[in-house]
Amino acid sequence: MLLARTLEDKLAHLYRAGGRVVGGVYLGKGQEAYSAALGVQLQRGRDVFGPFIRDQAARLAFGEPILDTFRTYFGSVLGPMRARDGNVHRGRPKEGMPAMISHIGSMMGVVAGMLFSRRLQGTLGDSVGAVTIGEGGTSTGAFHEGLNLAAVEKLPLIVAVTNNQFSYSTPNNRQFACKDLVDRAIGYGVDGYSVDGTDLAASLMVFRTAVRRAREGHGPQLIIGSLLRLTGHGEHDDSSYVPDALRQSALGRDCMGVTEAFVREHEWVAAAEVDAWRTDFRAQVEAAVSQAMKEPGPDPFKESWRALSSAILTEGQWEA
Ligand SMILES: Cc1ncc(C[n+]2csc(CCOP(=O)(O)OP(=O)(O)O)c2C)c(N)n1
Repeated sequence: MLLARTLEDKLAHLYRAGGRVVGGVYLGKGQEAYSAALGVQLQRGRDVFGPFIRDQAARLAFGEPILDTFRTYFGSVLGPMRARDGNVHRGRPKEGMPAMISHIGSMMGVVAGMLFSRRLQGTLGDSVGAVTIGEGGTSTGAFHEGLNLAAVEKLPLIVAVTNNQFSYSTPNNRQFACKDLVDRAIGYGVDGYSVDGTDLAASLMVFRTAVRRAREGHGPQLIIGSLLRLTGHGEHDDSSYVPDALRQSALGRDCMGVTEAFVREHEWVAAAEVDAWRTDFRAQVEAAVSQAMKEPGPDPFKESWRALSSAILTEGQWEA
């Protein structure tokens, strides 16, 4: 959580400073507890994870290197997307993390499809797949098709919905008509859970149960975490449409402060240790930024232009 917040604060500064960041910046401020609580339950190399745009914390927990973020935001040719895609559209498919296509539903079918193909190939074992999505994304056809397929096939799919109260500027009462999104679990025939997404301990417990049940063959698990997005949709958005009363409500509390107080109270970590992490994480982030800044952008004459090739051609090859 702390590394994600440190990294994203830096990204927001770099965006405002102008220069190296290509395109928009999309952050998960306020969503770190819920996101990390899912990420730590998954195992890279065993499970599949399809993150959305507010999952820096879960990406880090799953093992995505810090450099991947800055290399992709800066358009470095050494990044995982080799500068063919930007910002949050990054992944490492061979390591079980497909690159995000769209924020609002497409990854449901991708992750369900990866699980289904593993089953057909006999390699599914007790691996699970997780996909994250916002409450707005649950209104799309892609969400319905993906979840329905996973439910019918009883795929081990964990669907972590983050209800952050706004889909861009559209509030919940213009987004869905059911009382609570978790009610939809009944219609799909899957397990459903509701959790306070600002509460790390509660989120850890809910995801631990959901991942265990998915591994044990109980089919898709639909989790609804409620919280407030503490930033704009992207850094270009001032989120002036969020009412003050909502910001001051329990939903609007910052999970970072809540978690820090909780871990101190329960003596999970000493205050000095948290301070040491803070210093260490700042240093790690600064080192990654300065390394990615020095790296070159793509050179079209050195690209193979084969969609499925990951090779960068050497000089002799591209001349030929
Ligand atoms: C297929 C598609 N249609 C539209 C968009 C534009 N779009 C990106 S995010 C977004 C709203 C998402 O809201 P929500 O699912 O609630 O997630 P949040 O941003 O609140 O985390 C929209 C309309 C898109 N990325 N892809």
